[in-house]
Amino acid sequence: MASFLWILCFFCYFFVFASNGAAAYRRVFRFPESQETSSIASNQYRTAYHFQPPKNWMNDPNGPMYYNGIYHLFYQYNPNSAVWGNITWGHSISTDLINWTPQDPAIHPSKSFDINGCWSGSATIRRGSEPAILYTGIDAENRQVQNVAIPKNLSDPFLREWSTPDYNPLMEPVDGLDPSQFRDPMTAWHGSDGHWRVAVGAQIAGNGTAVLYKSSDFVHWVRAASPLHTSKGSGMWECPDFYPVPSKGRQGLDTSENSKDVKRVLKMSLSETQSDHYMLGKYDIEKDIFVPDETVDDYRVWLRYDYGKFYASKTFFDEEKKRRISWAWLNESDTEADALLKGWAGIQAAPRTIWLDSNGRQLVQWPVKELESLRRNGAHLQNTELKTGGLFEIKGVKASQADVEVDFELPSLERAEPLDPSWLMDPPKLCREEDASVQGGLGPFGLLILASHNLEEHTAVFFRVYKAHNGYMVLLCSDQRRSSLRPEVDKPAYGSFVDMNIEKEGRISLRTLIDHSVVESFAGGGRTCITARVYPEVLVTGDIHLYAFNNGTETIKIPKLQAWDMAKPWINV
Ligand code: DQQ
Repeated sequence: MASFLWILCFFCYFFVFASNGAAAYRRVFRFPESQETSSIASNQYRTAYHFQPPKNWMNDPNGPMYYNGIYHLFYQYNPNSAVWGNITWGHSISTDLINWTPQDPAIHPSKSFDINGCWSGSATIRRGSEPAILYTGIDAENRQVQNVAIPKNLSDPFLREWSTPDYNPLMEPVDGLDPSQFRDPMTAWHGSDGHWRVAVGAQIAGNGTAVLYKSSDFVHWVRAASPLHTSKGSGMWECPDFYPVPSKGRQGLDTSENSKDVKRVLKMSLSETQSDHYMLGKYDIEKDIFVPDETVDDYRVWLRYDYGKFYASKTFFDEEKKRRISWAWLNESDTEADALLKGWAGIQAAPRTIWLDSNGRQLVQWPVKELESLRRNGAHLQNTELKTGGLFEIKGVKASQADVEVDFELPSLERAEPLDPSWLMDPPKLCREEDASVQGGLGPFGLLILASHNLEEHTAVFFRVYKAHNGYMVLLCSDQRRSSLRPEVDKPAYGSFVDMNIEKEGRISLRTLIDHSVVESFAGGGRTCITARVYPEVLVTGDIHLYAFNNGTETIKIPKLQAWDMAKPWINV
């Protein structure tokens, strides 16, 4: 067991206490002033167990599917450069979602209906055995049109070659559709009337919408009178996704499933904010529309898969293991010049199993079980205490490539500070103003990740507990503002509340996947997720540390902490 290092002089050495003039007990400790340094683009920022192509630019995950024992992941790919452009469909295959073998690009600009780019789309497995991909082509007139691609040879187990029939395009931007705002067809679903349905993201008069089409043969598509759903003022909906989740349990369902006990998720990627949001509701099969449980036209209060960097996500049904899995693009936060120096840009989030919370209010996500096969020796602690100002190093684990699971137990909620209701609208602001250095009652407590020995660089992932008028609220923050000494890197602070009853549950769990330039955090068993991209210099110098800390006045218990090194799988080598 790594010893519980009470670095009592921690505050004397690293932090200087000073009154901030707020509540009497509230004090601020300061991290060392950062000495900003100029640009470096290191290969240490390349991830070990997150999906990346061998080189060049990647953005959205496309057409993920499980077919005849093989997982396929396609992705938006520039074969020529580390910046966006020349978009084709990269392709990799796997039998375990962890190790990936690269294939030649599956779809590339070749005909008048996609000559200027093969943009995002989805796979549908028709009649259980015939895969088809619907994707957006940028045609010779630079219009966004929807096309189909089908495998050239169904007996090829890896589905390496795809053809784009000459009868494309299937759907065109006519009758009021803007040719520059009409893209990203979702996985199609089959109705009991024998017709296929698919929706395509669009923007009409500033409103985000999913335009619905129907077809009996997957070739001739007719636009339905009403869209699947529209929301005022949300801007262009990119990469919409629409799928069923059972009201109870974690099992995934085929996209066409629509029984009574099933809820529907409508996810949209908002191009203005580059964030993925979703609504829960029902699919009205008579009217062919999505009816949300709550209709709120302010997207700022819509639920999110992830409150950090996480975009253009797409789910698929894993027939073999009966689960629904999501992929998402994690863009870089360093500069285009860095991308060119590194020779690559863009990674995928760890694949996550996704299901409806037992209270029916939100989705829950958890890294796929297979990821645990990469866990190697590490640190295991039990029944440890974190007193006020406590900081201890989690030793015995590779701090740049780890999987950490920790439970924080709160012996008493008495010191929770009152919640100002205005904070509910802007948790990231709260994370900035009451960051890890600001002493509170119950928290901040959590992890300091990818930290230098003197904490000049670190990413703080932490909780605070507040007392609201009707109970307690748990805030999760992922603060990157001190993640790197490099000034040119984007370093926001992210935050969100965790939908949990801390009085009843008594403890808060945190799992964090650390993989060089990515920090993916799952709080409350996956009820709130925040992903960050970080570029610390310490990754280059190699002196990297991982700490647990408590800067609240209440002692926090750690009944269990487990941290593992993560092995490097074969990803596109
Ligand atoms: N990326 C694709 C589009 C999609 C956008 C182009 C979302 O199809 O709308 O690379 O990141």
